[in-house]
Amino acid sequence: MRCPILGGMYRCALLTLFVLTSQASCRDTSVPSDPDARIVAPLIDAAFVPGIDAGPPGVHVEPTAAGIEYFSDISDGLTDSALVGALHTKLAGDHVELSFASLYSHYETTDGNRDGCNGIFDFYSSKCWAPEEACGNYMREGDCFNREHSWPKSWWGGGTGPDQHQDLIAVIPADGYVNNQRGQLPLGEVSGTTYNSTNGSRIGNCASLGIATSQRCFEPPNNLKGDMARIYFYMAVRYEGEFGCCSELSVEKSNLNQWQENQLRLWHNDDPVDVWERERNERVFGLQRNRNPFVDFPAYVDRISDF
Ligand SMILES: [Ca+2]
Repeated sequence: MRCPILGGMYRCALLTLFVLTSQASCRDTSVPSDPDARIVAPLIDAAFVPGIDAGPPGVHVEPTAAGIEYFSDISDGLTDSALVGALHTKLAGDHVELSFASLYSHYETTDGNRDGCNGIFDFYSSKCWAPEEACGNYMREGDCFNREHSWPKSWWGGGTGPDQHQDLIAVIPADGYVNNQRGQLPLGEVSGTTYNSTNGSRIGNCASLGIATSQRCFEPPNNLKGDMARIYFYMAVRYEGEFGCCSELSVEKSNLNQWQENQLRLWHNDDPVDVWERERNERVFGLQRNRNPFVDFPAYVDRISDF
């Protein structure tokens, strides 16, 4: 193994011990050491061609039977605050709170073997990770991956206790270096790119409508823009009324600011739900026992006029 340049022998020995421990727990999926680590079988047809994303804008894949069943008690006629309220109650009630420490091992289930990657899929780079490549120190892209709060935790005040800190729907595997480059930047189109990651994630001046171009934004690659948008819609509904702060460029507590919401609605339409996103939702459900409603039923987005 490679030890961090900045670390001494003591740190290296500790890291070696950690890696050996995590290898043992990650690779033996038949007998999970973590009681939460219930492995679900992939649903994707073996004939599915990796790399394919989705059809035309606005055309989402059909929900799974499990998705239909899960949301079957959400009335068809609900809209706006009534729909938000019903979804919030369901998502907050029906779930298993996982430990933050367990997320690394869960990523092998939720993000393993996705989209041509035989290891753990990375949202911020093209790297396909082995479980033992969890961060760790990083000096450049490709060094290690970590647990990225796609909705930055500083936006709810940084607390590590509440559910949102370890919510597997929104805390995603991502290259540690790119994650650090993003920091707490809002999601938006960019111009004047100052960083371009290996999967096409970009950092630069914000170019979305309604936000000053002097601000800096983080733009996911096209095939993940919708995924990120639906994660944000999920967060706004799941944690509706639960955040004590903050006022940010993107959000006011759990509410999306208008420019951010407008941008995410465009991405939601342009990058519709594909089989891989649906697959992740299904695998997360196997562990956390709740689901992203906007992956199962993308039309819910249009029935909520204000997130
Ligand atoms: Ca997508």
